[in-house]
Amino acid sequence: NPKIKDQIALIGCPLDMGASLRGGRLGPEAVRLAGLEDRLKKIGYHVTDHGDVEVHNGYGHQRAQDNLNHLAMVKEANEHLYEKVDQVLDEGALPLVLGGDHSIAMGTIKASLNHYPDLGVLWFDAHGDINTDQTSPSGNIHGMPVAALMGYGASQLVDLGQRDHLLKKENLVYIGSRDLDQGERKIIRDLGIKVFTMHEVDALGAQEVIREALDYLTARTDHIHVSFDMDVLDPQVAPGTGTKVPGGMAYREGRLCLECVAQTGRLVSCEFVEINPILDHENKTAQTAVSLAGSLLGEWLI
Ligand code: NNH
Ligand code: MN
Ligand code: MN
Ligand code: MN
Repeated sequence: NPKIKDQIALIGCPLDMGASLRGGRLGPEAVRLAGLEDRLKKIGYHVTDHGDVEVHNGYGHQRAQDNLNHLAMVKEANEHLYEKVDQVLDEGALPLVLGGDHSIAMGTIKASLNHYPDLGVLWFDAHGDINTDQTSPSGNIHGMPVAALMGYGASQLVDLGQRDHLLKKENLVYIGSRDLDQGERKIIRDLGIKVFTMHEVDALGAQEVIREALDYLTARTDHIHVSFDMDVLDPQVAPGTGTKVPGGMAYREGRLCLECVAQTGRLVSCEFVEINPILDHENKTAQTAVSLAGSLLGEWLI
């Protein structure tokens, strides 16, 4: 049976220019202050905090003509993140990346694909993040990382990091979707991507959904990446995030799903994103992220 690596590398990517709202840049520090490192050490991991990668954020928000808002800043941060994640994977550690807006999944996953070309991705999110510059209603790049990772959309995003390995459409599973744009629905349908919306979570239960999702992925790959957008949770549980959508997952549903991932022993990289302390109450959302990171790394499994 595969086993999770015993070295964890914490990496902050304090970028928020991929989103409309500022404040996600404070996410990595909020999660550190909520006690992530100690929590993981208690489970028994060797944890190294690599600090934040270099990021340049602006102030305010500008809608770009080409529908790629703040492209230069998003690209630069992701290139730095790609290099850092690639490096810690070379060193044999499991990267745990803290966001930051969800555009940073481009840097993390591109690097993980460089080491594991057959990488399977579990994308926990209220959203699909599979817009291209052609379909995006907002121009915000945090709504585009999945498309870019599969080779669709703007070449400036597709070309980021290594170019040899794209995310395979059959190696992605969505969980918790409940706010997909029209263009995204079409892409998801046309590509035949596996998706468990909130409808399935409610109708089948989290246990059945994660079992089916993991059966599907583990039949295809030994290497799993978890991309956890905090807005997959209900806004009552995770108020500190920029694009809240009602009717999200309960804390216990999130925990159960992530514990089931831990049980496979196949986790190789992960990220917790869209934590915006400016919108939060007493750092509750960062604390939830810490608890869920514990679950993903097998905290309560004996
Ligand atoms: N789908 C919308 C867009 O492309 C919203 C994306 N916002 C997110 N994604 N928070 O997770 O702009
Ligand atoms: Mn490498
Ligand atoms: Mn997202
Ligand atoms: Mn989202």
